[in-house]
Amino acid sequence: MKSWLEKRALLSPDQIGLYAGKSAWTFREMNEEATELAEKISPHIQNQSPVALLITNQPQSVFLIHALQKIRVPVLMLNNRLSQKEWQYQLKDSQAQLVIYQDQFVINTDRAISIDELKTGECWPYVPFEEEDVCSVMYTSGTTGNPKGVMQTYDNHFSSASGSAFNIGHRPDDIWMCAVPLFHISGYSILMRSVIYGIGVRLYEKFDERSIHADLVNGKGSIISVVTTMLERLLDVKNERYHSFFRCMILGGGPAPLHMVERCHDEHIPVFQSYGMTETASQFTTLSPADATRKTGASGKPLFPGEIKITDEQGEGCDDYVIGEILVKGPSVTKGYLNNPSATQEAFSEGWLKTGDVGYLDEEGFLFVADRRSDLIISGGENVYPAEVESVLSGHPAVKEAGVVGKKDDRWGEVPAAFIVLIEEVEKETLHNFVSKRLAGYKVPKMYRFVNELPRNAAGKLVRRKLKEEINHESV
Ligand code: S0N
Ligand code: AMP
Ligand code: MG
Ligand code: MG
Ligand code: MG
Repeated sequence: MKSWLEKRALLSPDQIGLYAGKSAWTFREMNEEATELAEKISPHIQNQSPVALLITNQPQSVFLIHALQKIRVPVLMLNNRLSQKEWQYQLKDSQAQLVIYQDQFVINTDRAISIDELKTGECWPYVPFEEEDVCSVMYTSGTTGNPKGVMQTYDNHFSSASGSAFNIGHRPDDIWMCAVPLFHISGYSILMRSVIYGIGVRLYEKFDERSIHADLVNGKGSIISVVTTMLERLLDVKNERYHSFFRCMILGGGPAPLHMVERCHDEHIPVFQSYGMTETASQFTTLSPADATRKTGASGKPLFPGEIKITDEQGEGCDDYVIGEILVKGPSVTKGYLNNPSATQEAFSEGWLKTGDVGYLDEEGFLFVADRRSDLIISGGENVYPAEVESVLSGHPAVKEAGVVGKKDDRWGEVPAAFIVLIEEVEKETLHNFVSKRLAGYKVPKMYRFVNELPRNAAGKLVRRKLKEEINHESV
């Protein structure tokens, strides 16, 4: 098969595929840009291991992503908010052969080349790709242990894009506004839908609620993907009705507070709540506005042909309304974690992916997410795993042990807060600097509290729930 962009350029060469600022590119022009980049990159390619991208939401990044599809190497999308240490881990674990980075970033490896250093190259050996090939890799952390690289195949992306279109409908004149990062599946999947459907993407380098509001009012886009923090910020500045061309707001990446969904309804914002994850190549269940009012709090039904089941601790299926673990199955679900067969094996049960999230189905098959996996904290759509932060904190010589939980926050939904048992006295600022050097900014606790001991159960396991209750009880 040809690369998807090439195929799209053949089908609809003159259709606009990308808008950014005042510029626009047709699919033919995009294909030319991507081909030129593929020629420049190919002399640096030695094997089929991933090429990492360290980029922002720029048109050039879109062309790079398509260029790598042409060369048929998987792309490792690095979250540009992470620390040097976190990037290094992903490069090593994925055995990435090359990092292509935007000039503003510094990454310490001899396998890196900046976009500007890519020189006129040669034709790359044309290798057609197969649907089951890995297209992209994105790392997610876990309860314990190290981050894992989620593999998304071409099939996964294709199925996800079709499932979405079967649900919200396909309109050839759609423009999908992309203010979510391209390095998350929320953003990357928009690029895949664009070439699969033949629709335009309007790309934003930064999430600036005022300019996005203006674009929504002026009919510059028909669909947008947002996380809760973004929607909250859009509502803060909303003073006019959105244009009638705007037909769908996909809200994902975490839970949606009820008051917000109600406000959207009052303001005629067509919000579609969804449940999805990196492992499902974006939204897996989606709730239409029509159902939203009668199914308050639901996250929708699985997109075609995905399936969900809820199981109890013994792995037996639960009845309607009974809370258990959420398992997902379907062609958009990952085939596993890169270079990590044991993690892959652990994550699946008879072809079903165990999400670790907890919820129930009602009699009509609507999913209600009750609780998130592994005490996961979601801050502005970015994941923070308590265990990861606790392990960094415990590495400080003055810290005996640490417990990290999510504290409610108006801006970010939740932020990490740390409870710490000390060996010797230490300034909070010292701890703050220590963590900041090792982890992304959004993972650094916004609050430190020194305590004599941490709550543990009979088995000696940290009971984060107690800390969470304590801190959120105080803040209301
Ligand atoms: C919310 C965003 C836009 C905030 O970023 P902003 O305003 O640009 O901040 P900066 O100017 O860069 O930084 C200012 C200060 O704020 C700190 N900061 C930035 N982000 C966060 C954060 N998330 N939490 C805490 N702090 C943050 C900076 O560190 C800086 O601090 P100082 O000044 O101290 O240096 C941005 O965070 C953002 O883009 N969030 C969204 C990320 C996202 O897309 N997540 C979704 C991931 N999940 C998935 O992709 C699966 C679900 C899915 O596919 C999906 C999700 C959403 C919508 C649709 C779908 C779908 O199914 O298609
Ligand atoms: P990620 O793979 O990093 O995008 O994170 C996906 C995780 O976000 C899921 O496993 C859930 O824990 C959480 N999540 C996504 N959608 C929802 C939702 N509608 N309600 C609650 N949690 C959600
Ligand atoms: Mg900002
Ligand atoms: Mg995430
Ligand atoms: Mg940092």
